[in-house]
Amino acid sequence: MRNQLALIGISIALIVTQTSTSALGQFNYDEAKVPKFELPKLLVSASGKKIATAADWKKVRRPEIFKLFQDEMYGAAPGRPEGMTFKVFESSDKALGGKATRKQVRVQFVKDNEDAWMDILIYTPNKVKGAVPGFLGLNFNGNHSVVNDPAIPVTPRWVRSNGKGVVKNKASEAGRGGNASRWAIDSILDAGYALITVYCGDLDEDYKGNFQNGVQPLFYKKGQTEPSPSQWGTISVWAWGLSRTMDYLETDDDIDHKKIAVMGHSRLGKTALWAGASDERFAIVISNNSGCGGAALSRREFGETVRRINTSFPHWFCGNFKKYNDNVNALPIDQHMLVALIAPRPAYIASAVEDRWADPRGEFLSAKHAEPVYALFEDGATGVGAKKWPGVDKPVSGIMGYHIRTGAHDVTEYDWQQYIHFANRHFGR
Ligand code: GTR
Repeated sequence: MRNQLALIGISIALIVTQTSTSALGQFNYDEAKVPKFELPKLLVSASGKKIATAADWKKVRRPEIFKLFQDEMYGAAPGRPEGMTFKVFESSDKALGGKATRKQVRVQFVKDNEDAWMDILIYTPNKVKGAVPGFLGLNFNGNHSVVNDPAIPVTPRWVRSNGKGVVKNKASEAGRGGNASRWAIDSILDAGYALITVYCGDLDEDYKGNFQNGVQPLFYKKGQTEPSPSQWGTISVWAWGLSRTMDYLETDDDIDHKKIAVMGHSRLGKTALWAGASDERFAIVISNNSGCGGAALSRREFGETVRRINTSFPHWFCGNFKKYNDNVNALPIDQHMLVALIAPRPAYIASAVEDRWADPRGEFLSAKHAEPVYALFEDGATGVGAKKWPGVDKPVSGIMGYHIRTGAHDVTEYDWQQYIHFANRHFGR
């Protein structure tokens, strides 16, 4: 009897974890319940023309798809502001026990507004002479959280304290080095790369219902109080900040700006993908556990859905994206098309087994369905390097790369080992 009860308990628990109504709302973790869907066609233009060459992709189809992502999902961002300035406010060639040179750069976005800035933190390896390639990524909690280094000022901005209701907190000394496990700085420097990072909150603090913080107001027209339905949401603002960082890197002789891999985790992985799609100066694009609104196919509705993300984080995407909350199939795009916008540049997509919320299989499928675009650029292109979703801890790669790692939603040393290896291969190192 007791055994039977235990069995019933286990089966109920299984059902609950497959399809669940909880604080997160209704969501599906059962592959059998993924709806049947048809992806929008990558290689047929809006006017019905078949796209069969790289030239037609670049001239006709890519701009069409880019505009759809811009107007319907992430929102349009302005270009480089006039009068933007860069100032190295701190540097030392004796950082991290003499292993690295640290440089901190204040970017002031517009003239006469000293409150509108972001700080770039850069470490370059001392053992390498000349310009080095680099990994660039936004961080979640302030530059001081990335490395335990007392020379980095604690950000004066707000940071999210957790994802469970408490949405903001002032950063403090206690957070110094708090996210260091996500940045593998020793491996990055040892492999001869720079690590370049910016706090996403310098661009837009991550909480809903306030369109006055962040950089958007700098660009409002007279009388405007929030972005229009097709103008930038927070992810697009963050991606804009990555482009402004690239503007600086182009001026820094210590950095090989033609060899920058833009990388991001989770919401910042969504951001890295959109940055890579919007700005072709990024040579490699890496999405770590980016999930819904990142690499995962929206139409699978596995884990986090469009409705769910637009409800929890209405500020991340533009107003127009809300139109698809109850009708994801009406979206003229899906996320394989975002990966395709990165072609022919290498893209790497990583999942984690326990991170079902991000739909690992859907993340892999985006790369897979982007392959036909890569093939336009190179006959017999290797795509993601696997016919089927690979096993756990079995990285695959061609022009794109993918792995699903043991463990939870996070960035680990293992993930970085794959990114370094991938970058080495593509940068011919
Ligand atoms: C979750 C969100 C995901 C992901 C994640 C993160 O709450 O649902 O889309 O972005 O946050 O950024 O850590």
